[in-house]
Amino acid sequence: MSFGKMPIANGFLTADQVASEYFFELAPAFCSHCLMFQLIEQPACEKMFHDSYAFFSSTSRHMQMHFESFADLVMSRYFKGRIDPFVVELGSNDGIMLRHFKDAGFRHLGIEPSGNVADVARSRGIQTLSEFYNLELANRLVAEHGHADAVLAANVMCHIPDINAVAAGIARLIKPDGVLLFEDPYLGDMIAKTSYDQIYDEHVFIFSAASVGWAFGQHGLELIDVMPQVTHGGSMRYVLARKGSHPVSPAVVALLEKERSQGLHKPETYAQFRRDCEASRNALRELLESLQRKGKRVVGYGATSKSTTVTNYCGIGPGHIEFVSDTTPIKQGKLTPGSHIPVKPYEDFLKSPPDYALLFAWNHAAEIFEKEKTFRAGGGKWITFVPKVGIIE
Ligand code: JHZ
Repeated sequence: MSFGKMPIANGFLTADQVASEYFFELAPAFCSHCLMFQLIEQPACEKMFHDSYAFFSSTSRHMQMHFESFADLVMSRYFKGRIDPFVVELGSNDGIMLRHFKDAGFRHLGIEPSGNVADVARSRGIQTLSEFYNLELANRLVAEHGHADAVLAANVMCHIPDINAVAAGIARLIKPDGVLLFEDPYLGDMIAKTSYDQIYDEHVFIFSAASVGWAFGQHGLELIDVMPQVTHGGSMRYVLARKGSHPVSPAVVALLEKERSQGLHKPETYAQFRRDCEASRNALRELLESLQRKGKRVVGYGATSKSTTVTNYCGIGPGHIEFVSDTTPIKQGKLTPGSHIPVKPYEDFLKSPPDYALLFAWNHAAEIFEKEKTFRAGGGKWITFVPKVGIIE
C-alpha cells in the first residue's frame, strides 16, 4: 500500500527550506515468505540521522521510568554471576537508558550516529561513539573492548535497513552466552489499533515475533523470550541469544501462536489494514473540516515523527490546525514536515488554550492527560485517532 509522497518525519524546517524539501514514496509491503512488514523505499540514513536530529528520548517522564526498569531487568536477570560485564547500546540517543549502567559502575558503550543527541549523552558522562553500527564496527569494538555480555536497542532496530549487516555485527559482538535485547513498535498492535502513524521513513520494519525469529535466525540467533510493552502505543521486547545457548521461554511459543490467530501471516490481513487506514483518514478529515466550518480553534499536541504521516496522508494543514505545541526546543519555531504547520513552544498552548487539541502524541496519553487537567476543566476537548477517530469531552 502507499501513503503517498512523504517528507522526512523529523525534518522540521524553516520557511526558506520549503522549496527544496525532500519527498519519497512511503509504501510498506508484506512478505508472506519471511513475514516481514517493511518499507519498499527508505531515504538514505544520513538524511534522517545527523547532527541536528530532532528527537530526544528524555522528553517524556514515563519513558525515563520505562528505561530505568529496562536497565534494571538487564542488570538483575542477565548480568547475574558475570564478572565485569560489558553492555553496548545501539542508538543510545541522549543516554536515557545507559546512564543507569554508568551509575551502577558497569562498562558501557553507546553507539549513536546523530551527533547532537550523542553530545548530550557524553555531557552526562556516558561513553558514546557517533557511528552507524555494522560488522566492521563490531570487529573494532571486539578488538578494543572485548565481547559484550548484552547488546541493547530500543526503538532502533526497526530503523536499520540493512538488518543482515546489523544481525551479523551483533552475532560477532556478543559472548557465546551473551544476549541481545531490543524493543520496537509491535506489528500486532499496529494492525489491531490501525495505528498507521507508526509507518514513516525511520521505521523501515514493523516487527512481529515471527519476522524477528526469521531475520535473526539467519545469523545463528534465536528468540528466547518476548515481553509486551505499553510504550509507543504497543511495543514488543525481544530477547535473542545464540541458538541452543539459553532455554526458550514458553512466552515465545504462545506469541507465535497468537500472531497466527491474528492472521499476521496472511496477505488479507494487510488488505483489511489498508481499508482501515483509509476509513480512519476520511473520519479524521471530516471531523477537522466540520470543526473548521464551525470556526473552532484546533491545536496539535506533540510534533511527533508519527504526526508527519498523519498530516501528509490525511491532507491536514495550517487551515485545520493553528499550530502544533511541542516541548522540544529544536522543533520550536519551525514548520511541520510536508504539512507546514507552525510548531510552537508548549507555553503558547498554556497561554491560549484552543477549543480542541489533536493528540498527535497519543502514545503518551496517560502522562499528558494527567498534566493537562486544567485544559479539560476549562472546557478543552481532545481529538484522538487511535484506535478510532473521536472526541474526548
Ligand atoms: P514520541 C520518535 O517518535 C522517533 P515520535 C523514533 N523514530 C521512534 O521510534 C520513537 O520516537 C521511539 C513532545 N511532547 O515520543 C515531545 C510534548 O510536547 O511520541 C516529542 O516531540 N509534551 C526514534 O517522535 C513528542 O511530543 C509532552 O507532554 O513519534 C513525542 O514524541 C510529551 C510527553 C511529549 O515519539
